[in-house]
Amino acid sequence: MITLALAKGRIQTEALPLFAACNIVPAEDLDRSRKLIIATNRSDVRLLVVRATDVPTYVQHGAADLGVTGGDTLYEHTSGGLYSPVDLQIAKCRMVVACHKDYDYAAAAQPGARLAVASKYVQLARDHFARKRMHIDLIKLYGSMELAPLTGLAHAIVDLVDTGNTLRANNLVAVEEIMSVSSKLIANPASMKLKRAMLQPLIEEIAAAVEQNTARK
Ligand code: PRT
Ligand code: MG
Repeated sequence: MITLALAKGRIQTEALPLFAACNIVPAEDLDRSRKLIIATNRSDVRLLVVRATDVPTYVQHGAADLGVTGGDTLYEHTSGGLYSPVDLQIAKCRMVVACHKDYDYAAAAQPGARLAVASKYVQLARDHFARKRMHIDLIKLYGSMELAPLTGLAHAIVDLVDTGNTLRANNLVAVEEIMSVSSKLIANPASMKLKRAMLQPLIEEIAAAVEQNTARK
């Protein structure tokens, strides 16, 4: 049996067509079912429905053999123990530094300067500002980061942007791009050894489906 961890939301929406191209189709509608373990049309593949940020944890510990997770989430998962065999090229977005549009970030962001930064992505924010030789007071948030610069909680945020509509609606601007983000297929290293005969063909099929998908775009 191959167990694949998937998060509801935008990753699932974009990942399911890729799996369908590999003849893996959930036996139930994931948006309707309350089940957390979902069978598929293939008796040797099942899905786990987990929170996006928990996908790497399930795969690291071998509770799932495979998973789909955002590059952002993978970066924050610092305990290692994961293979990332395929970049799925889905749920694409950018990780940026954003501030209120009236804030003079260029003047503030000098080597040696100190800045209050709010983010869900503490590892990424730390690494980014360390590269800029800046000191930051890091404030960990779990959502609605756009609120932080508007309320004086922080000078800047580190967050994901897709269309930029959320930033614009809140009078914020992206002042620095940290990295582009897409979702990855991740794998448990022990599963890769023990279940290689099952996993390797599936991983190759998924990689081929990604290539077809990106060629069509
Ligand atoms: O939402 P929840 O707390 O349940 O979990 P989650 O936020 O981890 O899940 P989800 O589904 O929101 O995001 C899962 C993954 O999707 C992320 O880890 C990213 O890899 C990827 N992704 C792609 C995004 C976006 N695009 C994105 N736009 N994740 C979040 N956003 C946010 C963005 O920060 C902004 O607040 O969506 C909002 C709208 O973006 P704009 O720029 O289009 O307005
Ligand atoms: Mg979200």
